[in-house]
Amino acid sequence: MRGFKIAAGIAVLLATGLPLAHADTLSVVQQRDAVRCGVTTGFAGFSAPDTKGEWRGLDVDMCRAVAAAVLGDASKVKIVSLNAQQRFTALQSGEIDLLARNTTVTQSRDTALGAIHAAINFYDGQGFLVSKSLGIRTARELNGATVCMQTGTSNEQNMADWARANGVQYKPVVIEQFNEVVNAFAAGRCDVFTTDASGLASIRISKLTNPGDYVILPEIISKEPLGPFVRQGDDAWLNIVKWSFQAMTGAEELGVTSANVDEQLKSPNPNVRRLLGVTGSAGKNLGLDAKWAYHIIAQVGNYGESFDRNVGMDSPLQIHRGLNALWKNGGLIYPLPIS
Ligand SMILES: N[C@@H](CCC(=O)N[C@@H](CS)C(=O)NCC(=O)O)C(=O)O
Repeated sequence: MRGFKIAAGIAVLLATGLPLAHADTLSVVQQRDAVRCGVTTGFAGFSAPDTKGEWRGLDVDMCRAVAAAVLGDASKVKIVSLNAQQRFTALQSGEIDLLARNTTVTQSRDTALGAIHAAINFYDGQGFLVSKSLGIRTARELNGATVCMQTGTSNEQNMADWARANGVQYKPVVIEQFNEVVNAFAAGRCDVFTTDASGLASIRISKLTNPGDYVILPEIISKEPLGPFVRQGDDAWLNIVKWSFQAMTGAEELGVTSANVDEQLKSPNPNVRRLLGVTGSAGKNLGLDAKWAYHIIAQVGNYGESFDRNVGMDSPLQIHRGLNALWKNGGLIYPLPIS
């Protein structure tokens, strides 16, 4: 059997010129009966285990949505914890099918790493977290500061660019493991923690003993559009991840929720009927069951439900929808037509 698999793998390699990791991810996932999803090592709101050890978060919901769409069961997810440095290697090697790990979409990541983004599930920007005891009110006062950040993040280059542009001198402390960066900051080994503003809100609430002793400065120094990535060269899988996210935002726009989705199967609205697979061929076009989006909405919820529960007003993070509101409410979330 093993010999056969290796021979088959070499055949794929010879036929396509691509390593096995680039083969048909949908078939691999269906055979395994689970989606292998790369997330953080534990970052509340986006991907972290709850008190029962169940992984939760906005990004974990992305993993669960894909499992619901492909396998009809949102729980068929195998979580792979990755630090920032490890994430793209895990995707390239085929260790994971999907990277859903608060990852900023940049031109180089979308081209030179063999990866490609499937959606933007959170619009963010980089900020600064400081101890109130420093008495700093704006980032312009950071001259001479020691700045903690994590290896392999977009935050390193943004910090350098911003400091140069603003004539700010700083000493970087760059650490690979997330908990070690947090510990260094909590112990006062650096004055500032810089990362995505959502990350700072999460660290302040979930990692620091007295959140009230810390403040997030008003400046946002970059754009951090965060989203799931897949491997280049597998368009069918890219489409599945892309449209799983679109199903969640489309459901919010149409008022379809986990609570009313069964009722909505009877809706006369043609957009709802196509979304839920009552009419049309959206599922078939993706190589999936007609109920692909129904399963996502029933088991994971729409985008607004996921946002509120994980990072929004129903969560400890209390992040406002802001840029992540639907376009008709002044945000950037613009669901693509399912037609
Ligand atoms: N969005 C940025 C930063 C993402 C990032 O890795 N942030 C850190 C600091 S909050 C993190 O999530 N660490 C969690 C971990 O390594 O488990 C990027 O894509 O480079």
